[in-house]
Amino acid sequence: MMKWFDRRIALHSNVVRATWMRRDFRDGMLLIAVAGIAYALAHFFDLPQRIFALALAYRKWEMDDLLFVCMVLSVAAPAYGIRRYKDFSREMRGRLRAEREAHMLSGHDHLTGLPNGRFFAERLDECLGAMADGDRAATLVVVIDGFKRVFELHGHVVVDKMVIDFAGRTASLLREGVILARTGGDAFAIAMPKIDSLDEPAGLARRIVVAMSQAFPINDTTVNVGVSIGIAVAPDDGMTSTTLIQRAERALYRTNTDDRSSIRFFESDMDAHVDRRILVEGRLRKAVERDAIVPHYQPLVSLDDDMIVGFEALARWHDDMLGDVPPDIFIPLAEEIGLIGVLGDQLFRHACADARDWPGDLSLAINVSAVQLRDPGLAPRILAVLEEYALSPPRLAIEITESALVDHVEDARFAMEHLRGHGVHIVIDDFGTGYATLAQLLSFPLDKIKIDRRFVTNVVNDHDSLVVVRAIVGLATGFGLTSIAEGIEDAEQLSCLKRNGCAQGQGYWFGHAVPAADIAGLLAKNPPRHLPFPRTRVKRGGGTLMESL
Ligand code: G
Ligand code: G
Ligand code: MN
Repeated sequence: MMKWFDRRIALHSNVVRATWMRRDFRDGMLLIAVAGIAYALAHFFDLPQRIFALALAYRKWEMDDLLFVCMVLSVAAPAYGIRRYKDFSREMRGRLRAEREAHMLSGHDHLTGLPNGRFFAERLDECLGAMADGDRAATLVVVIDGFKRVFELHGHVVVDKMVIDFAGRTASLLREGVILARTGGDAFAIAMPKIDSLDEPAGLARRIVVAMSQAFPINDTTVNVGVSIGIAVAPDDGMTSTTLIQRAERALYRTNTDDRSSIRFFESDMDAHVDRRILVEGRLRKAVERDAIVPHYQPLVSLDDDMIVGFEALARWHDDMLGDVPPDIFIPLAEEIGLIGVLGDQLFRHACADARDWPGDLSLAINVSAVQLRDPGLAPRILAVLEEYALSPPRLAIEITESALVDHVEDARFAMEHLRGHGVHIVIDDFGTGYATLAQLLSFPLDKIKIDRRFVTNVVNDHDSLVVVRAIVGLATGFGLTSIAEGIEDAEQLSCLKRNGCAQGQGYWFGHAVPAADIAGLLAKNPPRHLPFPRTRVKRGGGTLMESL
């Protein structure tokens, strides 16, 4: 769009330049003609001599000399004036036309011909300004779900056609007076200047969802997309285009991302949510800057002899203002704001520095998320840090969740093969929830399978969970992998897992994650490494502040 616009401007300036060159040439010719005539007249009236005489005896100016000068001036001046005026007005007309054209171009989306975001905001503000007491107006922000996927699969030609079709389908659902604009690649906005009830925008949103649920036949393919819609209503949610659009976007941001298509009205606590997120984000940046997030360590225990065989590093962040922020809040946030690389490296360095002091056969397990796996530098960095801290690679285990593995097969395979090639162990975490196929599972270089907590929690009371646990243990044993059960909280669960042949365990029954400083005491208290078994249930705290982030 912008390129096209620039080209139009360039074209326009070329035209202007050409016109001016023509005009300069004409002016030059005119000047030569005038000079010729002046020369002829001067010769005819013997002007040089007269001027010479005048210069010699200016006091002797005669009336006819003055008259002659006046005559020349009276002809030349108006002629020159008219010419300048004509040039000037022609130039003005050209400029106005260019300005109108530029305004038109900047106010409309070139692909769909719809108004663009700026134009939309102006019209919306006009509508809001014209609202009477008791009137209500709605703003809908509509985003195409799966836009990026269509682009990746089919390229921009298909995307462009889909967008045009999408705009056409939406436009056909609008009553008169409703404004539709394209505000971004995959985003549209709708202003409903006068609504009688909230059913109107809700109804329109539903009709849009239904219309978009039909596939888009484009060229020789069909494309399926979903749509998410956020709605804000004036005057309740704001009286300026800026607030209304922002609040409709906040509602959109909170639509249910699990479902393909969804609709949500703005609610007042969404602002609080955004403020909270901004606060947490700021504090997280500071914490990473100060390297203040550290790993705690939860024991991994051999179920044969109840001995600690290693520790899983779990990130812990205590903030002076926010209190303890759980990793399921700050890890995804760090991923979203691009801090996970730095944070992951910091945590790993802390863990290596701590693990250096442990007895040589204890292992260290760290968690690596899907986003981290996407970084091709991850594996080499991990190996370099291990070397720096003189830890042998087989002491390290990398935990990757089953879902990360399934959703990012190639990234995961690249990193895992690299690490495993150097002796690092690979653990598939939260197993049983991520829908990995057996074929996928077998194609990965694995050492250990960690049974998801939900099966362990229910293993005693729920037959299905027991069947799943048995199946996973059988799978692990069959393929020569270690099985480990996470989330063991009581003796019954423990004995059930032992009975069913699970090799290792982890959970509050054995101990929750402790700071590095407590490990030496924990290991020393009960030699060789039997646990001091706290045997207390530790309830996980989650601040209400964080719950909805
Ligand atoms: O420690 P729990 O205690 O609250 O951890 C919650 C989730 O956060 C777990 O799924 C765990 O895998 C993840 N997690 C904890 N620490 C880290 C970490 O250092 N890196 C990554 N990527 N995930 C972590
Ligand atoms: O990476 P993973 O998803 O395995 O992270 C382990 C998570 O499980 C952490 O959040 C940790 O605090 C938590 N956890 C560890 N042991 C128990 C337990 O016995 N019960 C419960 N509910 N959670 C546990
Ligand atoms: Mn884990």
